Amino acid sequence: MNITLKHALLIAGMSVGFASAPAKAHIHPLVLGTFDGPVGAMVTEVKNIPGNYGWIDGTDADWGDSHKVAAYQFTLTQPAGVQLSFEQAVAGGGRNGLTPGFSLYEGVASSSGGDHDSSVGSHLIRDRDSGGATTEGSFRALNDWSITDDADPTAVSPSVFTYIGHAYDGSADYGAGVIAGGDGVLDHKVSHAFHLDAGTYTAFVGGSDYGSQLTVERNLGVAGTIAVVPEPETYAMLLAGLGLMGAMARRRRTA
Ligand SMILES: [Ca+2]
Ligand SMILES: [Ca+2]
Repeated sequence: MNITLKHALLIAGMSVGFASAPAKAHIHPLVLGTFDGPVGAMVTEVKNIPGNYGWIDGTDADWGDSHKVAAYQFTLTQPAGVQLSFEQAVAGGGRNGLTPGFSLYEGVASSSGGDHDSSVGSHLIRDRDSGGATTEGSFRALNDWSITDDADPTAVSPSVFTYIGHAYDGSADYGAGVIAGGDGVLDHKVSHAFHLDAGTYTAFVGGSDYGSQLTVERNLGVAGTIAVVPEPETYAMLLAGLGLMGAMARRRRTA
C-alpha cells in the first residue's frame, strides 16, 4: 500500500552530464533518482541514442549492441507502482524520430561506466550464454543478460540485468510473428506501469524499427520519465473508502 508512504523524494546523482557523453560510450546510466514511494513523484531526463533499432535488435536470436540503447537507472526504497514512459525528444543535438521500445531489469551497470559488449569478459559471457552462437552484442531485450568491463577479463563480477518486462511503440513483426508488448499506436511514445519491490533497476530504451539498421545511423533524442503511481489495490482501498463515506452520509440523511 502506498497511501501512507512518506513524502520525501531524494534525487541522487542528477545532472551529472551524461547526456553529453559521446554516442559510442559504454553503459553510462542516467540516474533518475531514489524514490521512497510518494505517489506523484516524477522525474524526466533526456538522452541521445544513435539509431532507431537498438531495442528491437535485442529481441532477435543474435541479441543487440548495448551502445544502441540508453540506460536509465532508479532506486526504490520500498515497494511501489511505477510508470515508465519514453518518447522522442530533441536533446543535446539529437533529433525527433525515435519509435521507442524499452525493457526493465533489476540490476545496475558498473559504477565505473566501463561495461561494454566487446570486453574479454563480455565475450566470455556471450559465448557461454549463447552456446557459442554469433552475437551482435550483450543486450537482450526479452531475457536476463550480463556484461562486464575490461578490469574483469574472466567475468567473475559482471553486471547482471534480470528481466522484468518490456513495452514498445506501435507493433512489430520482422518475420517471426508480431512481437508481444507493442502499444499498437505508432506515435513516438510508449509507457508501461510495473509493481516493483525495493531495489535498484535499470531500463534500457532504444528504437523499435528493425529495418532502420540498414539505413544511415541517426542521432535521436529520448525523454525518459519515471512516475510513482497508485497501484490497483490502492484504487480499491480508495473506492472502498468512498463507498463507506457514501454509506455513512446516507445513514446520516435517513437518521
Ligand atoms: Ca540482433
Ligand atoms: Ca505508442
